Amino acid sequence: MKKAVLAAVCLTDKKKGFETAMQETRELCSACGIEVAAECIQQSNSVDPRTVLRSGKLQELADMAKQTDADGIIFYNPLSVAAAQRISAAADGLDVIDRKALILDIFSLRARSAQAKIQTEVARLEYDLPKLLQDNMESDHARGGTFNNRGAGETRSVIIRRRYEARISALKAELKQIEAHQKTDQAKRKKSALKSVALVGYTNAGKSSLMNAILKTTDRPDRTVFEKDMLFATLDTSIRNISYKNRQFLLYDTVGFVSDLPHELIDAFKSTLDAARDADLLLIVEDISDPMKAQKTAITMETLKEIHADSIPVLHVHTKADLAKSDEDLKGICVSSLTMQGIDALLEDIDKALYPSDVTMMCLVPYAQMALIARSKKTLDIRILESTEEGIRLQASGTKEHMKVFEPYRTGENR
Ligand SMILES: Nc1nc2c(ncn2[C@@H]2O[C@H](COP(=O)(O)OP(=O)(O)OP(=O)(O)O)[C@@H](O)[C@H]2O)c(=O)[nH]1
Ligand SMILES: [Mg+2]
Repeated sequence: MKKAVLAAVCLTDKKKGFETAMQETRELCSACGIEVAAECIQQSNSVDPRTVLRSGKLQELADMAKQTDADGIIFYNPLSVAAAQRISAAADGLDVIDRKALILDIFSLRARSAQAKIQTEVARLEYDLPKLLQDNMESDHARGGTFNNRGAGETRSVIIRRRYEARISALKAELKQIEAHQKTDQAKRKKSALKSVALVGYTNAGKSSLMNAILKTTDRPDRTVFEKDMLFATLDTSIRNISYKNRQFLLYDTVGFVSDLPHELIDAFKSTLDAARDADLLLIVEDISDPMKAQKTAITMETLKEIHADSIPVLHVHTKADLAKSDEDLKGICVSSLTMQGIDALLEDIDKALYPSDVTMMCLVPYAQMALIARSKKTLDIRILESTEEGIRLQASGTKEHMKVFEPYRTGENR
């Protein structure tokens, strides 16, 4: 599809968020390379169960598509298989898809890793199956029952269902294997006792750019992740080690959220979202320059609830501070990944949030226990003060739990 008419029913009780949702649908079209040639919107109390739009408006839609030479119709409202077929029949057989199919198309275009590709294919097959079954049940009826070449008594729709289901289970088995590997890696990371921080938020908010800006403060600024001005630029989780104040944490870049993320995709991307669910801290990235920031934050919070990540501590990070129009925009934690404004302060805020009840003590660690210092460097802030005859004098800060190992060497001197 290259050029389409965008159609929608604006329900009277959902008028408030409608413009935001429509703007998002336009952006989804552009992310798919589809030009919106015209829009056909009906205000109504309800959606017509047969054709979504009522008959007069449906005719208007068909005329619009003809006049603009569109090669498809995209509906904001979800379409049943039968409704899509009826609408297509009324519009000279044009392709008719809904927003969910559009999101699936974008994911298919963007998927890069084996995992994202398989997850997207599963979602696509699950989405397409009811449509295919409907088509073939109709031809089964027309044929009067069995599909001759394929064994006695088998209809084409039964064969198709079986093939699809077999392919879906094979793909799911492959995914399970990939996930098992990831779980092992995750378990290793957990064992290393590093805290994890996940960047979450609306698609295109600036999460990956923020990850790259934070990386610039480390000794591995080259380990950048992909950032681009398009929806769903990131489909796979990336993990980077970040050192701050002599200790480290893991930073996760995740897939962006969008309103009404299709359930097929929530399920498919569960493992991608695992990073958010298992994090010690979530950085909710919000784009200062986005006029729809408030609505998008609300959607992000709702999605976090859906994936059961709503009890994790959060920091709201307002990014693209260089695009702020007034001081009013610059409230709370504000950063710019472009100019690096506020990045150091953000790292300090992350540190405080990760280690709220830090304990600091002075210690004298015997040389025989040097390995303890090396082992604790990732989780504690250790400052070596001097080497003495008895051992190394140092100041260590960290959580009570992590500091336990230094208790035997505490000197009791004041800091
Ligand atoms: N001016 C300005 N632009 C920024 C800033 N941060 C990000 N951008 C731009 O915003 C666009 C989206 O950035 P990404 O970092 O890819 O956004 P994302 O949240 O990772 O998006 P998805 O992966 O699609 O969910 C890119 O064009 C960036 O260059 C910033 O601080 N200032
Ligand atoms: Mg990204």
